[in-house]
Amino acid sequence: MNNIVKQKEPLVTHIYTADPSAHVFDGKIYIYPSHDLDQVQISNDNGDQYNMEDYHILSLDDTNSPCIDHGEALHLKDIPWASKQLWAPDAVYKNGTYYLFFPARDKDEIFRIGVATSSNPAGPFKAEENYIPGSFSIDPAVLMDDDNRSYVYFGGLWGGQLEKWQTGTFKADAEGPAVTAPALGPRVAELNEDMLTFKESPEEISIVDEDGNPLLAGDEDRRYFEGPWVHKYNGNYYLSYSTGSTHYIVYAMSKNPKGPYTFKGKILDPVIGWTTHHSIVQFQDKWYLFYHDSSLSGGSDNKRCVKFTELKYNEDGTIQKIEL
Ligand code: FUB
Repeated sequence: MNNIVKQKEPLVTHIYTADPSAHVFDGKIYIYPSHDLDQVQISNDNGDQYNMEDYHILSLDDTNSPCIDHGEALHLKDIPWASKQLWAPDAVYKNGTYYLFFPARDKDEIFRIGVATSSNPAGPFKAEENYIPGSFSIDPAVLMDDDNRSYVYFGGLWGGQLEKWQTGTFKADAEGPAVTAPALGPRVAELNEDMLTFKESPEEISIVDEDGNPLLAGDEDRRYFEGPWVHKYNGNYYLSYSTGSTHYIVYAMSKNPKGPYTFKGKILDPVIGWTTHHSIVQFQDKWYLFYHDSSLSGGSDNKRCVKFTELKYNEDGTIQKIEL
């Protein structure tokens, strides 16, 4: 891993940022990242080093403009149900309101997903009193489909606690599946019209190989780990995600927003730092991959920086692997 030769420039260098979810609102690119604290932390598999307390929203007028930091948009102290760890967020617009979806640990240290609202894409955002009923784990990503139906994709292994929800209720000591068993998939739930509640219980998404067989838990180069993102291009749904322990961004395709998704390949090789996390967005006539690495801090896992680069498709709709 960590075999990047050329580095793109960080979008901002005055704060550490990670987990960029990019969207075009009002003709500009808005980026909803995590805000990494400038703290020395020992890394562990529970993710305790990611101890974030607030969100700052960034924007670009266009891809050559300076990046604007709009300041603190939401702080942990103003989220009644949350106790710590504001991890990777995402945002969506509907009927005059911007909805910020974000994970945090509740007072029992269980990761849940909350919503906060604003009339401005840059915030400030006001959090709902409680997390979304029936929500769990981390890394919400919202797709607003062409038919105006909205879906939240979420879930992460290890510190993200997805293993603990295999029975539908939280089991603190649950282990992941055996390496020869199907891997755990991300979850998806359609949102109600209010954008604040799930219309249904979350469903597990199946990711299969070219023969239609589920990816196995031991297939760490391809199986789902965390950081889901779903976008649509030429009528196909693309589910992209991090493979976690092998540090790739990979993708799978489907004709249905809930899958099953067929694995296609890699988008991005490992970057500097343990985590890799991305989003994919169209701006004007080009597509972009927003991602992070730990280059700004010289490699500290918990002090990352957000970057972007162009993403291209092949004629058959597959995505060209990015060489940075
Ligand atoms: O930023 C904290 C966590 O690290 C995110 O939720 C994961 O996707 C990983 O990037």
